[in-house]
Amino acid sequence: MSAADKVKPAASPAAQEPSAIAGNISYHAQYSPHFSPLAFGPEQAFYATAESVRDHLLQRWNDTYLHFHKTDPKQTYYLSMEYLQGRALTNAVGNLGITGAYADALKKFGYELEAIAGQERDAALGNGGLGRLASCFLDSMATLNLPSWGYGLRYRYGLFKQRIAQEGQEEIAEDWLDKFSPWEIVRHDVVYPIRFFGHVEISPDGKRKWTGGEVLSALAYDVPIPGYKTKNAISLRLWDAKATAEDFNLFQFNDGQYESAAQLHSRAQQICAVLYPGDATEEGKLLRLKQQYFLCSASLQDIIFRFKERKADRVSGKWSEFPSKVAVQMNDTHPTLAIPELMRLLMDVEGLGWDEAWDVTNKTVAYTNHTVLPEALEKWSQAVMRKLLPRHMEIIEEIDKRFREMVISTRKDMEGKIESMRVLDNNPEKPVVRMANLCVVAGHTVNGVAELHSNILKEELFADYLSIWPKKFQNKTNGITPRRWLRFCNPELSEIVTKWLKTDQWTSNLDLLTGLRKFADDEKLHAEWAAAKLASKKRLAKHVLDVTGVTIDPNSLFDIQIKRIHEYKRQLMNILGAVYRYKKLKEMSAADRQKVTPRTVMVGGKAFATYTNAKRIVKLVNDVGAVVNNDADVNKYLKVVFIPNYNVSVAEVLIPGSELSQHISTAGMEASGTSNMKFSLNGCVIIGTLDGANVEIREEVGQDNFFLFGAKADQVAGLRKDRENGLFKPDPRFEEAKQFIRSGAFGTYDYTPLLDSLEGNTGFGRGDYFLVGYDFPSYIDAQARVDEAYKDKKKWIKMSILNTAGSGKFSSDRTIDQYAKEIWGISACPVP
Ligand code: GPQ
Repeated sequence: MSAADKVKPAASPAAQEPSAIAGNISYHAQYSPHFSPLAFGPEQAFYATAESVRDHLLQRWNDTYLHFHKTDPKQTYYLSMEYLQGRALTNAVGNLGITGAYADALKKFGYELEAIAGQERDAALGNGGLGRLASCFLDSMATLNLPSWGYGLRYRYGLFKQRIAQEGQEEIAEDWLDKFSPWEIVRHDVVYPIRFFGHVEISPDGKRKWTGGEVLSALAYDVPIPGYKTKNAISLRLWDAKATAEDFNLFQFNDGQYESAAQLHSRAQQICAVLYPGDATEEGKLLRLKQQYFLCSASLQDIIFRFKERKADRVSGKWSEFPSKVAVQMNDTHPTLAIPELMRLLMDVEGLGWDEAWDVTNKTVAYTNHTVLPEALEKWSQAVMRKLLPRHMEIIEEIDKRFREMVISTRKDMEGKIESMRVLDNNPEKPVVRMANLCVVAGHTVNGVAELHSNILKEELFADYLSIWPKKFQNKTNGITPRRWLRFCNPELSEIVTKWLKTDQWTSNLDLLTGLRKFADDEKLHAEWAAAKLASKKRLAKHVLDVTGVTIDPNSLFDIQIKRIHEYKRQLMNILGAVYRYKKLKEMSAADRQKVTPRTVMVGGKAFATYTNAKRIVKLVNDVGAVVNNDADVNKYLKVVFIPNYNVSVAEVLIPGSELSQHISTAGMEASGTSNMKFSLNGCVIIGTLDGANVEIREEVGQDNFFLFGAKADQVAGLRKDRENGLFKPDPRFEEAKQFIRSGAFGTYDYTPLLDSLEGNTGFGRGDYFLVGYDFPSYIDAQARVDEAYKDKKKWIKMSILNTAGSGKFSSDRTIDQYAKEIWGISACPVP
């Protein structure tokens, strides 16, 4: 059936009434045709609906751009190699306040909005927490009317899709652009040249110029980001790489040399082909560095263009004004090249001297650190950097030299520390540039992402710099957007919250949730709360059945751990706990089993393709599930399910249906965690260590409403030493669980290397670096306390309510407000 058969098409952009909206959807189905005219199934309906919603977004985007242009406020640019946007339709209509109208309009075609929204593919231009944080931040920036934009890369293939096969995880290329994205707008007039390789020429007057090499073009795609209940819409500007017609060698092509004729075109395609290309090879490393430079150079050229565009007299100079109009935030070290690139543009293109350019750069850029894991602190080979970016390498060498001179001349006492603080590590075997050090030396502010993490930065990782620049270091505890992560993903609970608070203002003022505390014992609220939870659990159970074929019982305790698979996050401890539980259930009498709290343990997450132990953990969860779930003696009391292909839209189903969630990293290793905040907000109780933002969540929700266990961050180093020195005596339960797996209870796959990683420094043992052995007994004890607490329904629901009530602090609106005031110096600029 064609769209026109049902509703007369009408080109009424930004229509508000259901019938006009239906006309506009029909219009898009026919006049922005991406499909043949007679088809109007759910997929076609999604694209036409999205394009109709895009009309609203574009109008706001244009108004906002014009308003910022006229007002000329200081603007923040968030540079990030990752954004995990997920789906956009529900969020867009929700933020614009037109959900009901679109739902009614779609009914005219016989469709439910929810089903149509389910057609959308996740935009997964990120790996995990860091990318999703960037997306939450954009939502808050727009909502708070802040003049701010995000910059990123338009990866052709985002984060891989995960399929679980007999051998474990398989990676499949992701397909968000296989058809097209209805949310992006190509800007054919926003194009910048990006050079790679080449050399530096010095003119007679000493001026330096980078020239030669190969030059590609960066082309802008804008994804409009609407704020909640505001006219403002900001931009996520994604860069794609292009070569031009001039780069196409027609002569070679006609000569049959097809590949060399289009060489530059294929190099351009490689740049934005995939998120995080494997970097085990030299080619992979070079490509990753190219991506980083591509983002930084295109974004800075665009920022400078806009700085000039907003006032005519800036075309020639006024650079001291730049930091009062521009703030650049580097999301971890991935966009560090923004520093030498801004220096280069200011000196070589705009003609500033070093000191002036340095002053402008320093006052403009700031750096957020998201990890203290040594292997994640980026270091680039000086040789690779010199080859790809010769001028930037010169600038980095000069920054390094000046930093050393500054320390030597002003801080005699620090001389012994200089080598480790320097930007360059000139170790003759492997000379590298230390990107984090460059960020600290060049940026005006460095922040961590939770109190504990920021303290570790000050006391350990960046301690030496602290005495030079005591005011440079700050904390900005992460946050999540309450729109996506409660209002839109959990409508049942949202309605209850609104009803009991007598306002829906909590959606943009999350602190109002504390108002629920006074009803924490109210039986009527308890009944409503439990019903909402059950509805979400049923939805979750349906998802599990659909994607795994496993039936789970909505009356069992839903226990979830979803995040990237990493040894420090200790999914292995979780599964060892489930194995131990299974073994005890097997040993029990049938009568005793009936007293056990039934549990469904769910684990989801992707393992990096070359991370062997992480992949073994995925396989183990699946193998344990296959045995436990088919064991008729116990499967009423325990199920273990691996949720495949964890992503943003799966999280939106899982989190509302969760009752217990696991945030069990080795203390000091998880910088913050942000899913912990999402769970707690949705009335889920956390079992966790004193790590990252867990510490602050526990403070906010109350220690009685959080299941704490495990070593504290300041014990970890000593415990590792003890383990090395053979002083650790493992708990028998830990030995029993490992032994059970070693015995082959879960199939024939060889888990020896994985389990050996938990042993001391003998033989194959890797010394249990993540202290699973040390924390295991207290983990099992905490799980026993969970079982007891869950038996008392009243007590559990109260804990659940108090978790939601205590989540106000973790709104990304609060986080972004702090960045705006304490780092960026920007203020709201609402479209009138
Ligand atoms: N994080 Cl450095 C990532 O997701 N990717 C990264 O490359 C780095 C950090 C996470 C970090 O592990 C979490 O603890 C944080 O909550 C998250 O960043 C956002 O800050």
